[in-house]
Amino acid sequence: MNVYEELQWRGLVNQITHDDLPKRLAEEQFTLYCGFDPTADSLHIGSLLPIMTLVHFQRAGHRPLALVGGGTGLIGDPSGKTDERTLLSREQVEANCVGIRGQLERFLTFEGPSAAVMLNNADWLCGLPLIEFLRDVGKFFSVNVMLSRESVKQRLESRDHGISYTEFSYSLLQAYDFLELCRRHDCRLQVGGSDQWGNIVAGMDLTRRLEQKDTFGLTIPLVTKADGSKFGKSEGGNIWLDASRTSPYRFYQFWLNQSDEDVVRYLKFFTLLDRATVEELEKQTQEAPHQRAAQKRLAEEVTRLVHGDAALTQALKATEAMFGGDLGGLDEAALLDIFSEVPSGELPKAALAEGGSLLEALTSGGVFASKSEARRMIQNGGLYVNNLRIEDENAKLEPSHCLAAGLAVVRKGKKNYHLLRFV
Ligand code: 383
Repeated sequence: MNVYEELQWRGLVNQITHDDLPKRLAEEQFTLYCGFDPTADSLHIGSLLPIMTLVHFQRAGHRPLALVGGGTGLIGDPSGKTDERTLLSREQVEANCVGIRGQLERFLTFEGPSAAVMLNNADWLCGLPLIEFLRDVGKFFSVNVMLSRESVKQRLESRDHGISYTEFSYSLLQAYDFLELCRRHDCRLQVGGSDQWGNIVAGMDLTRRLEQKDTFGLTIPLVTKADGSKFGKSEGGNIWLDASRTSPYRFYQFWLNQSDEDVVRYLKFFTLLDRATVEELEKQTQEAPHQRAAQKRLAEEVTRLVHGDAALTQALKATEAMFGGDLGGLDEAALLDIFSEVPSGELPKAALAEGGSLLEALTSGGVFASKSEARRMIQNGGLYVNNLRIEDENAKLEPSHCLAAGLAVVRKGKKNYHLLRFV
């Protein structure tokens, strides 16, 4: 499969600007780019699709440029946004660039014949002289055409959500980037989400006029969910690529929880698994959906890709812990993360050494309303401390009940967790 067939099979193509792009891609090595604005210090999974697209191009021998919008991030793209954005400070944008750059670097290879290049458009946008820019670039933009673009149209129709001149100018800057990358790197193709179509076409137009060169555009579809809800959000908000914003465990859980209706599409979108493997997982989803083989594989592959092997191992351990597995290897952060929504109580550290009754400790720690309730739970074989069953009603509270993190995880029955903190 050449890269275009691969992208098409994966459902990664929304629109192309030229019908002969697939043929050209099969014949020539292309330098292509995709831009990411530093609106936060981390990307979220919305950016994963364009990143995977760059990865596929690189694996097929083309040369990807990953552009961080240190200049455009100071302005703010109105595409797909119903409200004017608050400007970020220069310091904020710079700090965000550092974070995003580090994340992008993890996905691409910077060596060999299709070595990727990381760029920042602040390098050429921030020093542009205004008068020259308006004369040499602005003259090629028709306000009439700009007003008809989807991103601007929406905002013109609504009185309360107008658009400033600042954001209105955004597409000139992105267009200028394409021109600059064509000049500097012979870049001939820009990829982006379907929201980027207008900006991409604007850049092609400018490059044709100023360099007399033909360039191409390819857009990627928006990720949808079968149930109509928005992809990429959980109750806690965005799913981020930064492990300190969304822990690898939560990241893993997010993918594990995808529906049977969505999972095969997502395997094609977000993993590098080949066709035979994806088709096998599709078959398993149809024949034995309760096993959730496709979801498990999806969660495993994407977590490994984004966070690496060690983090995946931790996430798998944490998942097992939730289902009664060993808690010993988990540190405090992991335990608090896994059991963050679980009720908790406190006990004095000294109680561990005193050798008092476990029943009493659990009751004063708020796990049980009464000792008789606790006793019944033990008699029914349903009480676990750190996932080990307590068989003896007269068991004592022991130092070994406290995990390294100063916590004990108490479970009543199958899934009813309670956290005890020794303070
Ligand atoms: C900036 C300068 C360029 C080319 C592109 C840009 C960024 C672009 C933009 N992109 C979005 C972003 O940064 O705003 N103007 O949040 C998102 N992208 C990608 C993809 C997507 C788009 O980073 O559809 C989702 O992730 O294109 O919304 O010279």
